[in-house]
Amino acid sequence: MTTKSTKNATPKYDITNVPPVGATSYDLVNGIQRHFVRTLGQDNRSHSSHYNYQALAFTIRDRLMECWKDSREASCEADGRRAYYLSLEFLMGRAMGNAMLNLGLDEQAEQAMHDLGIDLEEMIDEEHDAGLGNGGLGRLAACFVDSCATLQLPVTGYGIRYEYGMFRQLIKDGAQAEEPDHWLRNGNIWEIARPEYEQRIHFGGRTEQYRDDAGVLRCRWVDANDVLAIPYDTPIPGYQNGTVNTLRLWKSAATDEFDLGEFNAGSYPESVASKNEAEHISMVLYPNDSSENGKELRLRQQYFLASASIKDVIRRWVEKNGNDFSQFAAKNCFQLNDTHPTVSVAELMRILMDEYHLEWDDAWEITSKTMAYTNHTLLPEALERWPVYLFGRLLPRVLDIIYEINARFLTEVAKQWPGDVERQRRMSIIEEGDVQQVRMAYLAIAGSYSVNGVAQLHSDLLVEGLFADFYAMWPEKFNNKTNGVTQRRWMAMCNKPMSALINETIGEGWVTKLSELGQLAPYAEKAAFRKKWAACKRQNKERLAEVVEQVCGVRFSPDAMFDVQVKRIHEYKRQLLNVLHVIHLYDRIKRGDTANWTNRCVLIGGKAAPGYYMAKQIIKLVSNVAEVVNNDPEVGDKLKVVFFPNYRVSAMEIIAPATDLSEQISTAGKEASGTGNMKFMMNGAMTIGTLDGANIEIREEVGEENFFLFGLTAEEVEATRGHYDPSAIIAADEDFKRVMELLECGHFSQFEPGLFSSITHAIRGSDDPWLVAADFRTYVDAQQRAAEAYQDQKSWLRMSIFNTTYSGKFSTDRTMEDYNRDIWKLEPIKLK
Ligand code: 26Q
Repeated sequence: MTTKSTKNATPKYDITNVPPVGATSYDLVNGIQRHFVRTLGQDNRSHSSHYNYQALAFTIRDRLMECWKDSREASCEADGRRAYYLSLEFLMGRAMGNAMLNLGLDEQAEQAMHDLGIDLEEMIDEEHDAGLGNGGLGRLAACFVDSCATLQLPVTGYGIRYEYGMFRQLIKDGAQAEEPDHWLRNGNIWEIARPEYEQRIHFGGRTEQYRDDAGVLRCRWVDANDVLAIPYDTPIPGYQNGTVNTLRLWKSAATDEFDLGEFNAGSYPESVASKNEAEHISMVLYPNDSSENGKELRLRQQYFLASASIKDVIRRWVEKNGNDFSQFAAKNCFQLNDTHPTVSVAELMRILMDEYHLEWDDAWEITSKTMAYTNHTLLPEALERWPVYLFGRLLPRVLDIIYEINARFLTEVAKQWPGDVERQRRMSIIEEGDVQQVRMAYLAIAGSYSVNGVAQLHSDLLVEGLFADFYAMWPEKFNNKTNGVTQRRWMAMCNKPMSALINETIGEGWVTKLSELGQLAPYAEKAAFRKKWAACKRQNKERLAEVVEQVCGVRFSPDAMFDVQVKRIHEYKRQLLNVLHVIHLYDRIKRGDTANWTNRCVLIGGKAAPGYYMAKQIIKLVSNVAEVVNNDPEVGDKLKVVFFPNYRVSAMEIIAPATDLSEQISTAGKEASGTGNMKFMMNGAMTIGTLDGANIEIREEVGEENFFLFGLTAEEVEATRGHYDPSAIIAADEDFKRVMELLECGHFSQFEPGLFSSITHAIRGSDDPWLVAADFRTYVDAQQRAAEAYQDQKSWLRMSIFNTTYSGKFSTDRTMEDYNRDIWKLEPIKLK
């Protein structure tokens, strides 16, 4: 460590007298010019978008820094209870537009850039997305920290500073190819390294017992290979409230004494090269959004995050409280974003016992009152499990502790259900079998005082199914926290036309109190308001159409209905069902069945895990269908289809405001919540969806007359298993039969017959877990209702307005208030 902490030193200069930075457009112009010349070392010949962006970003950052310092001081002074959001993913997207909005600098920045003759939109586009997440779970973490800052809750996000984020998706000949996302290449203005807070993380080695000075028998972890964790802090501004919270991301680095053995043997280059292993830990985000079992590097990442973050919290604790941990649980809470950081449970136990010499019972009392776990999946195959041998090799001391947690836990089970050996086997944190496995979800439940699902249906199904045994044991731990999204990014920032219209109609309160959108209800009945609403939607559709033309070479007419499905590609999300409908529309056009036709532009986007064969096949199918449909002159404007490449946060910022129809069509009981559904709703899209995840709550809020419902319920899905006969369903449905014939005769794979046979076989399989065929008919009918509804623009606009009007529940401000009321119990920290 090179930078020594100076917390007790007398300040050499007084930072309270640093002159404040102004907030006028004139101040911004000055800042930009100063950074351009002095920070970036540029001159008049070197004006490029890149440097202009950087100069503006530094100027905005200056304005964050002061509030950040004040927030840290206020939080330190308050010395109240705090929460830490532990997540392997934070899908932040771009920072600049959000910072400008939350600092209240939007108009001044626009004026400043105008004065400088620079296009602000172009500058904003220069910023690379921080894509440190796969999808829903990672973006949820980003929305959570935004809302916590706005609510002034003392919550710190802890994650990993991946050198490479989510891969960039290229579409070559209709198929996905992956390219590494070196998002830090041009530097990252939004992070500040804090090497003074580095931590040492142990891997490998072995455990041994020893007697301490008092003669007490203790355990320690010896001969470990240490890795350094270096924190990089990103400011998280609240909405115009002076609060700036912190997202702390860890980068791994080798220690200086790394592989001294080899070094002493004289092989200096080899020794330095072997630093790689340490530096690899934070190199790349795993691009799977359902668990990938058994990858050692992934387990290293998980422990690296858990250990560094807990040590960081304990460092601050000990600085203030010494070795007295009696109030630790009263003052600290870790929220585990799925099981990914769950090794934290054992790591906190280890630190309390091995490093601070607490007894087991005291350490357990603290740990199990400090941890809280959020589950994000209903798919049993996605529950995380790790081979015991891997754990033992990488984290021997941690495995010992997990065994002990399990032994004591199973004793409790045996007490409550004497003689029920089968129950003990089912509930054991260690799964027996050829290869013993650690069941991370069970460890998380045993070690937490709160366990929550992310939508009401999901939480209900968890306690009825996957976690039923644990619910029987600890019903009081289980609760629901329905997800949300931040309306700052997902309306105020990305949909300026609609935001301006709402502001002039009901004021700006909705930006921090989304339920105020309810005041829009009477305006849905006013023709003048509807006309303005339509103009906003149109402007947004024109913007998306330009982007689609640019990246896909296909012209979307803003007069058509924009029908959108963007999310990770997964069989359970049923992009396939969407494609079947598209083929059906194409077939209707070819048959001339086009009376009262509604023109449609279908956009499908999303990344497939690189090793997920079926997901990649689905992308290829969408591309091939698009190719045929878009180039058939008989089809013309009636139907356009694109696969939108490299779907990401900044793409959604353009897509959501332009969408008319939001596709939320997962097999009921499989999508834990969904959050894209909420972004679309807020931006005035109608949903076509199943009774799954948060769709149910969306429909409850907006009313069934404003939602296109179809498909089996979760209960019906379960009841269908065992007697499902898709081929019979297809044979009995003329439309479906024709769609399958087009697929099976190679109409969309002219040069590669049989290309899509895995897909057609999956649809026809009686073991298709996603029941695509079962929902085809009701889906097509719901689509027809949507198409007809779109023709009555007056009524469609009313429904669109109602979707925004009744989206108040789906703000993460509400979600965070729920977490805080039931789980965290933090006092907001008011500033000034
Ligand atoms: C685990 C182990 C090894 C490698 C990867 C993983 C892994 C990574 C990411 C497993 C799962 C994920 C992501 C899951 C996810 O995004 N789930 C979604 O979470 C959203 C927020 O709660 C919900 O809205 C979605 O329904 C849910 O699918």
